[in-house]
Amino acid sequence: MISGYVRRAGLVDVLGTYGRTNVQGETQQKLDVIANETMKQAFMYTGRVCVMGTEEEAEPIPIPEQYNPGKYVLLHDPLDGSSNIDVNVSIGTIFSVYDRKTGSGPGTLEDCLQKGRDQVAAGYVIYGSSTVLVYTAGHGVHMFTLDPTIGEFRLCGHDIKTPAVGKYYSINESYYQRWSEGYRAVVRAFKGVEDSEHRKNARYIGSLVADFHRNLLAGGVFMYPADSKAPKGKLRLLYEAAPLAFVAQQAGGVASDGVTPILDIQPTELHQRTPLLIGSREDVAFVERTVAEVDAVAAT
Ligand code: P6P
Repeated sequence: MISGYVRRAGLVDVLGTYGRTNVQGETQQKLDVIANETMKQAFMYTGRVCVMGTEEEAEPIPIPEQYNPGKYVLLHDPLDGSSNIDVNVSIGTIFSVYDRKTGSGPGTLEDCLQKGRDQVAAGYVIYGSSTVLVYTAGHGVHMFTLDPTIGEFRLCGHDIKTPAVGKYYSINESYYQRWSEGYRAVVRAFKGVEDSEHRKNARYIGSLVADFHRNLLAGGVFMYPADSKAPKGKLRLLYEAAPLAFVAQQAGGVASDGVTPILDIQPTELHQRTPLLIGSREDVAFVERTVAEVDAVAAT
């Protein structure tokens, strides 16, 4: 349904802004709002979900008694990267699923604030050159492509594993002046400034799902560190970092905030931000090691 709107964005009146800002203070694109409403309608009446948390709304959305609240918690970013919609850059929906913690009835914020390691499923849909669903339920990562001729998702990747060392590094280099010395050293190494041992190709789309998906398949490391302007990073823990961290882990990759595994972070707020370092396990380890070493020296 969301793919249908995205693919017609230039033809129906869904481009441009909705004239409001969301809880993040970000200008809502019309497609953001449509995607959020689509996700809510799709899961409100299934009897499978007791509460939803969405990037687009400040508070959790409990499923009312009359709709038979179910045993799962659904957290989602209905359309991530939406600033790219009007310029036809790939965007995506990210989702994260937990078992409820409360007993019965409409779910609560407590049900939403669970560690990523307790997810029972997670994944994303990327609206790119094709519409691709990638998910894990804790038994490997599997990929499906929407076949528009039959309206079905068809398996195109079973038990995907991400390379231990990747081809790409992804970071917004316009923030160079805000980074710690450690991240500056990492990027210089990836550029091959001193030597070519860690040299990689730079790829940064500015759409998390697209950057993550490319690195998942080809290997690579995505970095959105904390910096002088974003001391907690920009990306959201519950419906961006944690679901992608679960997918990365199941594909043999890893994700941290630079120090702590993303999956071990105990959330305290629905929309809390986190620095994010995610992708090929040896690349992530190199970044963590280099940043720790260089920033320790810089601190003395
Ligand atoms: P920056 C898109 O707005 C988004 O939330 C992610 O999809 C993307 O990775 C990031 O922000 C890009 O942020 O600061 O590099 O423009």
